[in-house]
Amino acid sequence: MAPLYSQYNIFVEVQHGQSHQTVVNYCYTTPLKDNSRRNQDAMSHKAAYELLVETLTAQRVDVEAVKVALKRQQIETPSWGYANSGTRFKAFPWPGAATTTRQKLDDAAMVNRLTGIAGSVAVHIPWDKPEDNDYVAMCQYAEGQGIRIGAVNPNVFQDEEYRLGSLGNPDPGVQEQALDHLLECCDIMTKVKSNALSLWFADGANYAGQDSLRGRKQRFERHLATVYQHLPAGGRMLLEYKFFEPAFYSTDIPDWGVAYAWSLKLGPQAQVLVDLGHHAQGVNIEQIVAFLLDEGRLGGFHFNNRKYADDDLIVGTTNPYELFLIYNELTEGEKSTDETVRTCAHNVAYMIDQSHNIEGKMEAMILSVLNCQEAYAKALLVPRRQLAEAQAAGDVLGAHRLLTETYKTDVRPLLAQVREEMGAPADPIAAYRASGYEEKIAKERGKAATSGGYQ
Ligand SMILES: [Mn+2]
Repeated sequence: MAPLYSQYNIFVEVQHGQSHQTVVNYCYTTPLKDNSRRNQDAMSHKAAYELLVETLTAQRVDVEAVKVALKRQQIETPSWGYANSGTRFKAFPWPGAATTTRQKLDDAAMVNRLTGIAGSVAVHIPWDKPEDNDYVAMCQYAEGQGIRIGAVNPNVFQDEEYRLGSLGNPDPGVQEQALDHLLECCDIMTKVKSNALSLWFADGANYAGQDSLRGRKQRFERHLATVYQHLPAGGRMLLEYKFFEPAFYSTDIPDWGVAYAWSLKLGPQAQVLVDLGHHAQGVNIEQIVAFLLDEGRLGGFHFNNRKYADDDLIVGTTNPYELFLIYNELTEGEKSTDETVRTCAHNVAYMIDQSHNIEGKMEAMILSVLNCQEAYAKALLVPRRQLAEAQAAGDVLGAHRLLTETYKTDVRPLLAQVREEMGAPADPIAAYRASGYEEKIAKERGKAATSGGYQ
């Protein structure tokens, strides 16, 4: 049976700085009956889309404005999410998982082509340090693939010197070593055209009395101020908090309150980064988001999903309603009449921070991006004026119902339409599975050796 060509041109081999570029049009090799089903799917998506537009328009939703917002949405993917990762017990290697920075950039570019909204990739130094130290070339390579470098994430936790912490370490020499690395990352920001220094520290103590709690706080405040002074013009410092792990007795930046207090002390270019996995059970994350937005100090997100702790699972897989409620606050902020809130909401750096331990990396990343897109789409449909009226009238369940009914809207036909209009596949997961990319990287890259666990 003749192969049926897909409507998408998936560019898989592009060599930059050289004279040629290879473009491969992937084809679907599914039998005809599958294709007729595919056509039916396409038709039903169109029919469902038209019905949805009719319904939403009757509800006084400006569908075109929603589509414009969806086309502007951006989700940054992390370079480390394309590599093998594991648990404390074992890192299971995945065939084709990226091992070099170029491979990670290739994968990130593929996710962007399939989703249309993942145009940047966060890098981790030194994991992504180029062998020749040529960060400008690394940036150019990314740009050649149609993406840009996003947040620069320093690493002050993997060297042996950091056993007792980095900036909070009792040894001034180790503090200096960590500080030097952070300042180096400020310089790297300029080379890769990044505007965000994303900071997470593994610092803390495991035992009562191990170190001075106030002493550690003061060391952090002093050194962060130095880093802040070295931020490139227009650059932001994003301070990430985490309530425990790897330090279990005390963590130096344990919650948003500490990150917020330090942001205020440092200055307007310092903001708080919310990682969805870094809260205790039951914490109302959307309330933290609302507070930080209102103060103009919400800098960024690390999307993932937690069931118990910092699980780093695919965002939106366990509690999509929570993700919707978070996006509801963000979307409300985008539409706020308060300029501080509106500016803050529009500048939030949306990033994924996940590790995929038992699943393939690419499909996991695409799914993460799509789950964020779906949550945002639903949040854009919330009838804000009606909601405000119900809230003002004290109509508890009326207000609640407006939110939950919106959440139940099936936005998939709308998203399929938006993707098609952006030149992306209506169903990015199906397109990825049909693209041959997974087989291609598995063949070319093979399976890397991994370790992990207690050794
Ligand atoms: Mn994180």
